[in-house]
Amino acid sequence: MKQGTLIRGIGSFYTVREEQGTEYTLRCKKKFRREKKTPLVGDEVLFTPGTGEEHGWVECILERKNEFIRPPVSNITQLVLVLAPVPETDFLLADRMIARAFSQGIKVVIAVNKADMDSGMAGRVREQYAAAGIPVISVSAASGDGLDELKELLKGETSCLAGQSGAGKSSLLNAMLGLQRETGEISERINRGKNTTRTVELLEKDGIRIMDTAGFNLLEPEKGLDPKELKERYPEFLPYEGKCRFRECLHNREPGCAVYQAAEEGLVSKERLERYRVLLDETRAEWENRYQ
Ligand SMILES: Nc1nc2c(ncn2[C@@H]2O[C@H](COP(=O)(O)OP(=O)(O)OP(=O)(O)O)[C@@H](O)[C@H]2O)c(=O)[nH]1
Ligand SMILES: [Mg+2]
Ligand SMILES: [Zn+2]
Repeated sequence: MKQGTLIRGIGSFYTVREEQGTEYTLRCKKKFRREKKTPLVGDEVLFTPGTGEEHGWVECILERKNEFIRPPVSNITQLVLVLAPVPETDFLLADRMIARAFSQGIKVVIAVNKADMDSGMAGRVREQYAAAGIPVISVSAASGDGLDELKELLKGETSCLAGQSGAGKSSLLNAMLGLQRETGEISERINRGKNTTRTVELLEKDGIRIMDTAGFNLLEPEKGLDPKELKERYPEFLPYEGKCRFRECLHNREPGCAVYQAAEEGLVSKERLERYRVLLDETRAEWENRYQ
């Protein structure tokens, strides 16, 4: 048996790459379906290669360091969230993704793309995320601005590009790595009602390992999350933990809340705190219905 990384899956066929770079087309044994295991791009797998024209088989998925359902990837070390002035950024969606990454110990970087259209956006986004320790960089796939800085952050990591459809994930890859991935006009996209990128792919070039994914505009509330644990996913709240009047403070308008105070003083972003409350309400509703 050989070992490799799953780099792409189309229909019931998977492409696995050995460390030396050889690629194999494989299918999955039926037992995976019985065990309700779906291979994800990023998986380390053991496989038997096919012979001649015959495809081979994925035999076993090695233990994952982490996994996402949306986008469906595994074993990443860094999430690169791509935001842009168009389509308009849904910051609640961004915060949901960030919270999920932090819950799995995955680093987050925000790339604010299309700086050629709005050079001030990155600065405004940075104000919201600086306290959380998230690097925010201004980039433009069109002009090339900021791409070297972004590449620097990608070195030594297995990154996953994520963000709304049309934000420019594939365009950034093309500009950074000299690829020719399909990109799509936003107006045509709305007409088609579809993503330009439809499948996840792990790309490796110039020592950079990065996944391109299909954008999405909705992320369902997380099931089975204890509302008390949501605040742990906000690094900027941590310095104030234990400083609120109530020991069990959820930083949700309780009297004497140190996080609220910090937001009033501009040490924590008010927008982030407001959206945290929205997510908290939602997490509570899910939690109360968890046995239904
Ligand atoms: N002005 C400008 N347009 C850009 C930039 N980057 C991407 N675009 C345009 O934005 C549109 C969407 O780009 P894509 O790269 O296809 O977006 P995507 O995030 O990969 O979208 P999905 O694959 O559907 O998730 C295309 O028309 C690009 O030409 C940029 O830096 N500036
Ligand atoms: Mg794309
Ligand atoms: Zn509090």
